[in-house]
Amino acid sequence: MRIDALSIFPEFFEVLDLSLIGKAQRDGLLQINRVQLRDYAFDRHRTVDDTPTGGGAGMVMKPEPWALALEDVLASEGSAARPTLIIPTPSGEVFTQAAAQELAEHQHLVFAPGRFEGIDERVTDWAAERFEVRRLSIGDYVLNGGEVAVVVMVEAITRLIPGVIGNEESLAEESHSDGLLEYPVYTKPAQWRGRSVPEVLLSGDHAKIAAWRQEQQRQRTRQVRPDLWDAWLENHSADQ
Ligand code: 6GU
Repeated sequence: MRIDALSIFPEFFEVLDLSLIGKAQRDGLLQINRVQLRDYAFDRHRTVDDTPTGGGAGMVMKPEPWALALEDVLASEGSAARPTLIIPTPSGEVFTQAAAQELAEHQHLVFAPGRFEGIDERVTDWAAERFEVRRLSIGDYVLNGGEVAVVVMVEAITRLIPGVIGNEESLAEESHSDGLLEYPVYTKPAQWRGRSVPEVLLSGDHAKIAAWRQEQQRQRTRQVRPDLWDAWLENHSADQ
């Protein structure tokens, strides 16, 4: 997979050189290009923002640097395929595990996070003629810019690429992969500061352990995420 991440603060993306995603890049499974948006602003101050038309607080990102930077990405695109352009924004659709799974199958993702009050809306319309555009939010809260959201999305997406994480079975068992939250986990010692590991986990009875874990997943999901619990019940009503 190829990823281009554009920003006036491309240093935010340096954390993607660490750990498993850094290794995936060194192994050739993944290529992440960081692009400095200011390299596409040509006035003396390399200006990327301007006042909002119609008035209001804050500043808006000018369209031209984005268009020039995105045209450069397209010019370096080998295949004739339309890359996917992800515009992180709190006014987008919510990014979920299902979205991560879908995006993990794409060949080329381009991330265009805005700062300030966002990017001139015409960039989205212009880009839609050249890219498959997705406006995505990572949750119902506001960040100072989309860069941290890019890091979140890139991590969630790229760990699903075969070979990126060593232990692929762990993908199937984790929270959100089956619509329920993860069960609680324990390790040794069996007794620790007066607290014991649940007896069933020491029983060696794999069927019993699986049933206990599934019940823990249900209880935890029902208590902390009633929204996910209702959706899970809906999806599993035919099984019961
Ligand atoms: Cl993608 N960007 C910003 N600025 N804030 C957010 C967000 C994105 N997702 C949630 N909050």
